[in-house]
Amino acid sequence: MCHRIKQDYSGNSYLGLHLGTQLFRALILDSKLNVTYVAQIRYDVDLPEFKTTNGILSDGGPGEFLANPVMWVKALDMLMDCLVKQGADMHSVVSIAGAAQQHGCVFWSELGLRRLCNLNVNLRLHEQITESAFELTRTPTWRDSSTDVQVREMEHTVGGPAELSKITGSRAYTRFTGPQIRKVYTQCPEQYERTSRISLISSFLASLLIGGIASIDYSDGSGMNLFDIRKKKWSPACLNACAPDLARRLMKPIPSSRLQGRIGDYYVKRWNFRPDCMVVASTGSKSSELAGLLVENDFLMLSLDTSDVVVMPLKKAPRLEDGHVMCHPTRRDEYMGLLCFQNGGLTRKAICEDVAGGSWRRFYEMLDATPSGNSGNVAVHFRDREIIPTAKGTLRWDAHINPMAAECIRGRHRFSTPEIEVRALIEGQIMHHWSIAHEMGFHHTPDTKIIVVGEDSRCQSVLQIVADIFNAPVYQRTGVEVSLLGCAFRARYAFYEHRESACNCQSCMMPTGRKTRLSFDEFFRDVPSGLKLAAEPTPGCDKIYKPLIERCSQICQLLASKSSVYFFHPNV
Ligand code: XUL
Repeated sequence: MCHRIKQDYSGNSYLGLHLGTQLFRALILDSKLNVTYVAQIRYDVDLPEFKTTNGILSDGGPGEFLANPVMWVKALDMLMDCLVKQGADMHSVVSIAGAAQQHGCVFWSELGLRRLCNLNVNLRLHEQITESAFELTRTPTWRDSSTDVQVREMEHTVGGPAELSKITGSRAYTRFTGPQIRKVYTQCPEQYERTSRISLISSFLASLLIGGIASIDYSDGSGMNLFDIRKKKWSPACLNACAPDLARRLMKPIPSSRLQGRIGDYYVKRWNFRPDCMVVASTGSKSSELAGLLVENDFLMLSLDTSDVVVMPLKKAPRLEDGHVMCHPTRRDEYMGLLCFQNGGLTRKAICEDVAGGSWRRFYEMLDATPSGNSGNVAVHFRDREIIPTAKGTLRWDAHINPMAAECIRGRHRFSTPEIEVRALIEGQIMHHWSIAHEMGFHHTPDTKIIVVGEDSRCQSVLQIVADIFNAPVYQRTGVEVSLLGCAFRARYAFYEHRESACNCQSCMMPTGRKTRLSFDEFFRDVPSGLKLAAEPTPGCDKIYKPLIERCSQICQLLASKSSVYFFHPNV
C-alpha cells in the first residue's frame, strides 16, 4: 500500500520558453495539456534599441552574425510581464523547460556571474545583467560563418574532419561553438582569459531562470564540435584543439532531461513563482521540435523556419560526411540526424519583399499561378553562404540552358515573370533539401511520415511541393509552434519524472523491483499528436521532378565550385 497522500495536480501548469533567432516565445499548458497562454517578443520590433535585423546586429564583419545577449535578457523580462498581464498565474507553474537557437554562445564575466547569483528584486533583469555581465557584448549566433580558419585548425589538430566527426557527430562547421570559441581565444585573448563561464544560448536561458550557471545538455552540446556523443563527455582532444582551460569554463554536460535546479528566488518575489518550481535543462530548438512532435518512429521532419532543417530520429549514430549526428533529447542512448540549411525563411522573406512587396498572400497567389515543375525553370538562391554545400550566390536556369555549355555558369538574369521567380525559389529550396538529405542517407520508405513544421509550413501549395518532390505523403501539425510545445512537454514530463513518479515505496515498484516509471514516449502515448495528412504526391510527379532535381544539383555544384575559391583559399 502506498501511504503517500494522493496529490491533486489538476491545478498545475507547465511553462515552455523558446529563445529563437527572431522571436522569444512563451507558452503555458494546463494539467490537461491545453494551451492557456502564449506570449512573444519580436526583437526587431519590440526591442528597437538593440538595432537588429531579423534578430541579428547588422554591423558585423564579413560572415559575422552577432547579437547582444542583454537583448535576450530584456526579452525574458518582458515576456514574463506579458504573461502576468494576460492573467497567467505563475504560482501554478510547477516546471519550466526552455530551448534556444543552437550553436551560439555567451561569455560570462566574473561580475556577470556574481550578479546572476545575487539578482536584486528591485531591479529588472536587464538592469543588473547588463553588458558588463559579459566579456563579449556581440556574441555569435548560429548564422555566423566567420570561422573558416578555426574550422581548419580544429580539424587539423584533431586529425582531420573524419576523426572530428567520429567523435562529435559532425566535422567542423563555422557556426559550431568550438570554432567560435577558438576565434574568441585567438582574436580576443584578454576577453577569453577573463571569461569565467561559457554558456550555449540554451544553457544561458536556463542560467537566467535558476540564477546561477546552468549546465549544457547532451543534445544541444552535440552542436559544438567539442562533445563526445557516445561517451557523453567533453572530448579532451577537441577541447585541446579549441582553447586552453576550457572544461572549467563549460562545466560538466548533463542529460537533457536532468533538472537544473529550482527557479531563482528573484522570480518567486517578482512574478509570484512557487519556490519549488523546477527548471529542466534547456536544449536546442530542433531538439525541442523533435520532443514536441509526439511521433515515435519512422518519420522525417522538415522544419521550414528562419533556417530550413531536416531532422530524423536515429537508433544508432552513423558516421556522416556532412550534416550532424546529435544526442536525442528525450531518448537515452539514441540520436538524431540533422541537416541545416542557412537559406530558408530569410531567403523566402527577401524574395517576397522583391516580388510581392512583402505580402505573403500575394506571394503564395503567385506560387499557385504556376504549374508543378515551373515549365523547367529552376533557381538556387544561396543569398547567405549556404552550409551544405559551402556556397554563395544565385543561379537561374530555364529549360533551354545546356549544362555542358558556358551559358550555364551565368544562367539567366531574371525569369520572365515574378510568378516563375516564386515557384523557382520554393521548388529549388525543396529539391536542394531533398537531394542533400538523400545523399546523407536520410531515406524514407512508403511508411515514413514526412512531417513539415515551422512558420513557413502553413501554405498548402508549399506542402504539395514537398509531397511531390519527396514523393511521399506529407503531414502537418497545426496550432502552436512545435519547438515551443516541445519545451512545455519536456517541462510536463520532468514534473512526472522527478515528482509524480518519484515514490520509492513497495506498491510503486514493479514485481521485479524496477520502478514503473514511463519513458517520455510512453507518458505521452495517449496524447493525440495533432498530425493531419496535408498533401499526397500527385500521380506522375516523379516524372516532372526527377530531371529537375538533377538540374538543381548541377546548379548547386556550380555555385559550390565558384565559391570554393573564396571560402577555402581566402588569400588567393
Ligand atoms: C541547426 C541550426 C539552426 C538553429 C536555429 O543546426 O543551426 O537551425 O538551430 O535555431
